[in-house]
Amino acid sequence: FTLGLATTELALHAPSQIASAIKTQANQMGFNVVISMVEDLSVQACRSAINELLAQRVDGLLINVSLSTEDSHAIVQACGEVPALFLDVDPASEVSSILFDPHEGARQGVEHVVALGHREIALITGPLVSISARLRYQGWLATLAEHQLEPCSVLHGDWSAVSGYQLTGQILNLPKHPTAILVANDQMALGVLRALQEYGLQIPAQVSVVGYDDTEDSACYYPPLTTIKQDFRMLGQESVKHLVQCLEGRNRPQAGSLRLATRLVQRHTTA
Ligand code: IPT
Repeated sequence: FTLGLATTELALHAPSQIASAIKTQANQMGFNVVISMVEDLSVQACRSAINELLAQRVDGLLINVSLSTEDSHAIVQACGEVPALFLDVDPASEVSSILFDPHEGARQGVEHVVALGHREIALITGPLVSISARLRYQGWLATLAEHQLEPCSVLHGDWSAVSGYQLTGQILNLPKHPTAILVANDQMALGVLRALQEYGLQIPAQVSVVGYDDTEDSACYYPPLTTIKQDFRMLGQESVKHLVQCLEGRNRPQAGSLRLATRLVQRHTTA
């Protein structure tokens, strides 16, 4: 079989590690992967990437592009007989998907800082065009509300380290500083750590930081980052195996999502 992967921006750490994991698993099973990168978040760009893959006669598709439920349905239609497995859609949507549970991941971050006694908690979300960014944000708010808490500030980034850096500058300009910052991905957290340290704040003594992803290098950030792990190796393995099972006719592409667990990895940015 030849598998097609339509992926969002590979300059981002998480999608590149997911693509790598998919490629490794497919190679081990003796399959080829053709990759098409979607350069902007429009559904048109995603569709043309998928058409490019279909034109190369891929047997099945993995789609790691953030899509609304409506758009994912339209793409399934456009794929016809070729099965498509989605990696970044709403878990409630009916298309076939493999997803880390965004509510669970968000909850783990909030529960961790609340258990450490934090009450002044700032949030840095991903870009709100992304369904995963929105669901993590909702999960944070819902779990904070269970503790009768509201975030002391909320800022919206774009997944990049530089956005984390700049937004932290804005947070530190506000009259009240947070004692903990929950960040929607490790890459933005990288910029957050730099901004806090440039400002002369001690991590974690004065401000705690929690990331999200646990990418390959997060243990080497300074200080080593406490984060919510999404096991991208496992995602690569499970998604390729699942798609191949569909292709071999052992499984019909099932509607609905296979949920992968996230877990807290505690390092040295929280206290
Ligand atoms: C998601 C990452 O958590 C985030 O860091 C960012 O890279 C984003 O991808 C890009 O789309 S993981 C995805 C499978 C929801």
